[in-house]
Amino acid sequence: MSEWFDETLHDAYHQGFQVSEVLFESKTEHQHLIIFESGSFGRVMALDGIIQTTERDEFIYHEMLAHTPLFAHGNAKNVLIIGGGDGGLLREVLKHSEVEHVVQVEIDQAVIDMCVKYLPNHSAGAYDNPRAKIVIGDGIDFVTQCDRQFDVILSDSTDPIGPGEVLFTSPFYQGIQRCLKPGGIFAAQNGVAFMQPDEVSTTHQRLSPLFADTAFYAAAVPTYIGGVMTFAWASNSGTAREQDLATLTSRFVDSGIKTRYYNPALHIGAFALPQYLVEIL
Ligand code: AG3
Repeated sequence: MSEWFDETLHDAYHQGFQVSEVLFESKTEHQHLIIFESGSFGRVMALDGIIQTTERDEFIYHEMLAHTPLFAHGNAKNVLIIGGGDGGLLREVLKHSEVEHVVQVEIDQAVIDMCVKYLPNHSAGAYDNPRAKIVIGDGIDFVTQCDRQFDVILSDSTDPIGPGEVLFTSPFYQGIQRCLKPGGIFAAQNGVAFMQPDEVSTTHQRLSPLFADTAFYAAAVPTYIGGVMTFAWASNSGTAREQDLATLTSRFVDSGIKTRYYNPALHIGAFALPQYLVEIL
């Protein structure tokens, strides 16, 4: 009889993965962590029973969370990542040669260590890159206390349950505002809108009083089940989001960055939302 991993995120609806081997499972200082080999999506990592990343579809999420704000900005030298312990986002951010320094604030050292070991293609050496500095700590403490500002801030958190909950609150977003340079952009994972519509409306209500521009963009990531994953976007520049196709295309081509999902046309199209979301904003 084979073993299955059933995700526990949604009520009365779930996805299951056939597990061919459990590579690591433990309660860390902050959460339950499991990494297993699946029959369908390669290696899979889950925190507190919720799928975080799989080898097969992680590129969609990490490329969209990194490249959409970075190409819209065009000259981000300092980037802050909150969360993202598996290293996939750091890997994508470091592909931008204009990025001089990345600070990553991850609460759980065990997630970094175990992902370097069991999901090596996620970080792909990014943690050894001299442009990257890792801080072990809570993202909300960092953004409320830090004395420097960033061009782009990315929140690669869990859902607003457990340690990730504070990363969806007004005090956190106020911290983001104080850490963002003029013209800066904040982007954050914001759940699967069809399944978690309150997250979209709540985040919108909390971000829009603080920033000149608040928006959402979307991409379908198969293992974040139930429809498209949405990303929140906030900027103290009213125009950062409105880069046209020609500008984005020249930045993308000049960068030489090879992607499997992101491209400039998709970047622009990702901000077009279905009517049921437009109406709750
Ligand atoms: N963090 C976002 C996982 C969100 C899962 N939520 C959901 N399916 N609604 C992913 C971490 C990858 N670096």
